[in-house]
Amino acid sequence: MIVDFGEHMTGYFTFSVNSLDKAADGPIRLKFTFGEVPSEVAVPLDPYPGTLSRAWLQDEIITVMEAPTTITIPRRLAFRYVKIELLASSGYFDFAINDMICHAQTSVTNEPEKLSESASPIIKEIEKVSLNTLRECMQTVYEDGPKRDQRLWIGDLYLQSMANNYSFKQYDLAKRCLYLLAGVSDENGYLLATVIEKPYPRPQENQFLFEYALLFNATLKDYVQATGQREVAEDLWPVAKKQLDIIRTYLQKDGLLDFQKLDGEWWVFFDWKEDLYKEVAAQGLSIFALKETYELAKLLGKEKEIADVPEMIRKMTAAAKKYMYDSKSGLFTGTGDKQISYASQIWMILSGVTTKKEGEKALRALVTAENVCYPGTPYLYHYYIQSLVDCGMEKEARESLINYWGGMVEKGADTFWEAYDPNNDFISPYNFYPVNSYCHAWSCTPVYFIRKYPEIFQ
Ligand code: RAM
Repeated sequence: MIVDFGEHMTGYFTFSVNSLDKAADGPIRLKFTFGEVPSEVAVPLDPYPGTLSRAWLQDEIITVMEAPTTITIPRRLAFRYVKIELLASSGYFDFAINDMICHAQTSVTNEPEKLSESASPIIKEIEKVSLNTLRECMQTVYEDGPKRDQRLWIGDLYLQSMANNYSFKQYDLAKRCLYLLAGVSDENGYLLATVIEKPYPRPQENQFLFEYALLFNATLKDYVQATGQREVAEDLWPVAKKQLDIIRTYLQKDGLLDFQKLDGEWWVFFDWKEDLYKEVAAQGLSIFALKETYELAKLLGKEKEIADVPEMIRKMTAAAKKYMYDSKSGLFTGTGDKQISYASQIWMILSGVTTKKEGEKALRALVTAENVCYPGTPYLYHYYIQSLVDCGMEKEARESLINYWGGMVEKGADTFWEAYDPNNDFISPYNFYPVNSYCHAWSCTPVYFIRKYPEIFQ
């Protein structure tokens, strides 16, 4: 049978078994399968074709040795649906399962203010699902997903704390995460992209993800702006300052990053999209990070410590314009590969390489251009919405947010998903969609847009 809890939750599952008539003369073996979405309890999980550990899938076999009894499954689960299969039992007695309970967990205690009455029903629904997603990812750290990987990643943290700053406004969790990341940075001074918290905090070794190391600085800057807690930023400033060496290492005389070298030595991510060519986005994100870090330095009165940064920004911006921009088409492409991608245009806009007008032209050109590499996850889609907002394309920003996240709502989402392509329901970065996370950090940002820009979204 399949039990529907009616909403998505994260926590510990407890159930009771009692004999309905005679003494329980033998054990009962039950198999529980927990699903965030119906497919996880509806499709066969084996043979498992996925690329991540099979054990992420939430199926557990429990042998009940006596009845009546109450049992709690030891692992923390994230689910709405519970499938129960009877694997073995005695023919001598009959039994019942009752009192199925989930002790749900989150570190959220605040409730955000209500949205304006004028907000449309779909916006209200999107914001509700977005808050559910954020709430369940807020545990002892900002997790990427309560089902998987249940841990802190810098890129997810950046977007989550942004969403939190406009909703729950519980700042201590971001502070804890920033210190954790800094505390386990590598001997070379660089940050690792993800921390495994238990049984004691340690990073995932060698997980050097280029953008994430740099986005730490933007997260720290946002934190100081939201809380005014300068002492946190002063503690962590040496870490932030050090990350800029990543850019310095690959910056060439002509103002371009040595992308080939960078790509060989770091994980350059931007999106789960195998064919994405990332040179332009890497150039843009670097400029963005330099600007954010300089802002942070200004808040702390430490500009002199990174006095070379304004000139780096100038040089890198000019180089992007000179070598990556096609003024005829209005689009940016790499110096090597000429692929036209959303990621490239987005990061040229967010870095301020384009003027507002040029940015708008690029975003409009994307719609009609051929062979465009489009986003595969809500992570890149977040930055797409931000670039539409930054270019003053309010109608498009609103429509895109409603189409994309509203599309998940229409497909029944209680929480937003790790990967979503409106044209491909089976998309998976791990070769098996049931192992995707369906309550995923980087998908929670509609609440940020809706509340930060009420004139556009409410
Ligand atoms: C996914 C994680 C996380 C993301 C990394 C890059 O596997 O779930 O969300 O930050 O990839």
